Order: sequence, then C-alpha cells, then structure tokens
Amino acid sequence: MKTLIAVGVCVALLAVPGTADAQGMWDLATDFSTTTNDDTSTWSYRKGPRDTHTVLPNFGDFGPFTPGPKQGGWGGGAEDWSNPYLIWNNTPFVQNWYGSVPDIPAGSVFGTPAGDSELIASWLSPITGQVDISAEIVFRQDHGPGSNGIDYHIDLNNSAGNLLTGSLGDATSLAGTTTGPLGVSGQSVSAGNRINLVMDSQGTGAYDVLGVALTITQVPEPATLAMLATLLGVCLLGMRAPRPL
Ligand SMILES: [Ca+2]
Ligand SMILES: [Ca+2]
Repeated sequence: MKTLIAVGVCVALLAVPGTADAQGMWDLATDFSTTTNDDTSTWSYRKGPRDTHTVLPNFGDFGPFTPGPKQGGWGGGAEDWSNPYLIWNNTPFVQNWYGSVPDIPAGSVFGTPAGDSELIASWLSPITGQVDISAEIVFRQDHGPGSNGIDYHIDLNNSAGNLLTGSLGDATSLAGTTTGPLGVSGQSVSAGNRINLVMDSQGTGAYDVLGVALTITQVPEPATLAMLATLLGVCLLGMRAPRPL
C-alpha cells in the first residue's frame, strides 16, 4: 500500500511543474493575439498618453515585408502610420522591413510610437503574488539617417508606480542599438494590476522601429515550494521502502 501511495504522489509531482509553467508565464510574442485587444484581456496593445492609455483600436495588415506576406498588427488600421502600431511576424523566418537587411526575427513583435503618442505593451495580472519581469527593446531599422531616440518605462499601473526607466538611442540610432536585458525581480502584484512597458518617441517616431520583448514569470510562493519539497520527500521515502512480503 505504501508503495502504491508513493507511486501516486510521484505521478502527481510529475504533473505539477507542467501545470505551474502553463499557468505562470506570459510572453508578449508567444501569446500575441490577432483577435483580442481590450480592457479585460491579459495582454493589450495600447497608445498613450502614459497614464490615460487606450487600446489600439484596429487590427490590420502592414507591409512591406520581404519575403512577405504582409503581417498583422494592432494600430489605427491597416498601414495607418499616424498612430502607434505593434506588429507580430507570424512566420517561421526572418523578414526584412524596409532597407536591405532582414531584421524582424521569426515570431517576434515590433512596433513604433507615434510622434505625439506612446506605444504601450500592457499585461493585466490574473494573479496575486510575485512576478519577475524581463524585457528588451532593440532598434530594427537598418538604414539612415536614424532615430533621434526613445524613452522607456516599466510601470506598475501608472507613472506613480514606475519600476524602471531609461532612454535609448541618439540622433543616428539604427539596427542593433539595444537596451540589453531589462529586469525587475520579485515584483508584488494583485489581480487586476497592470505591468506597462511604455515607449515614448521623444517627439518623433521616425526610424523608431522597435523590437519589443516582454515576459512575465510568476515566482512560486514559499508555501508551494515547501509543499513540493515535502511531497518529494514522501516520494523518495516511498521508493526506498521495502516491498511487503
Ligand atoms: Ca530592414
Ligand atoms: Ca524617436
């Protein structure tokens, strides 16, 4: 009987990590939605002003891409350049976006803030607990004269909850200019809080072609870790127990 219990516990243990992974990680690119962008969706794609941002209203196709075809994104509408936009390269290959160098990695997300409005990737927390936030912003445009730069922020809900801030680029910034990995560890969130990655054009969005990565990972609670450790102990003891005669 002990062995049977141990086997049951071990099977349950094997199932737990997969479940935790599925529930505890959110990625802007992997989760990118071509159909849903509203005030209740876990991910939403938005435009500023920073503290009163609203969802980008329309999904449409943008180009040019080589080899193509056109790729879908959220913005003012298909190839509307007056609003910020955020596009997903939903193909298994690198695409070229203007210039001559293929620059939009397979499965990645990129976008541009407008001259008078910010581009915002927003995560609406479905959990209460702690999360690790990782992000990176990189210029993709490969021909000049180049971007005058951007400002960026990671906010909890709004600018009063600014967690991280910085600037990227100068008067000639082109492909490869990157923030490098940006991170916030162990951030407490409540269900309904927002983590916002805000990108501001510094007055003009020209050449602000920004690869955007953002991943939120739930930090396992100590109680969960203690329970798993206990179960693992029971599992190992059960495996070592002598078989009944
Ligand atoms: Ca290019
Ligand atoms: Ca700019």
